[in-house]
Amino acid sequence: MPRVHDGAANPDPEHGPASGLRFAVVVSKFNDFVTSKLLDGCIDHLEENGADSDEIDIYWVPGAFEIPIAAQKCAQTGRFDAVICLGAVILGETDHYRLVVDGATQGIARVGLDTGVPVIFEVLATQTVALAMARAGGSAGNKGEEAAQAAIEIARLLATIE
Ligand code: INI
Repeated sequence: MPRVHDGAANPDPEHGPASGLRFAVVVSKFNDFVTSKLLDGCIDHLEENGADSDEIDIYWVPGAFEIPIAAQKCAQTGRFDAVICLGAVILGETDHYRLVVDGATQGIARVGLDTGVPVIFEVLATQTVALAMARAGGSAGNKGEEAAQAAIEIARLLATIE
């Protein structure tokens, strides 16, 4: 029989699946009217799933481009089971948008692979403010919650791989 591993399974229903896990959340101040809502959704979901609020550290960075360097330092401490990255890049009139999105995306991916600590990518990249707001607790849900769920699942899954 194959052995099936799924970080979403919770063998200890008395405690939530996030209990005992430590999280860093790196969140950008740029477009904070969006990112603060992602952060609220993320923290609520972690705590609803049993995370201890004393085991969550939140790091505010200036913009999405600075997320990777802060995420890298968090991961390198060895103190966290997952690092969650939250940002919002909204299309402007210049190519800066694409450069910021690409820098954040590639940097965040690299941190996870270089350190072995799961790093969750939830940097919204949208054409309009309305599209970003829809994903930050509006009609399209809250991507911060999804980021929290992904962090719980991948942290638990990695712990099963030996
Ligand atoms: N940073 C964001 O997080 N979102 C944006 O939409 C954005 N735009 O459009 O410029 C943005 N720029 C700042 C960037 O992340 C850096 O903070 C800045 O370039 C300094 O390194």
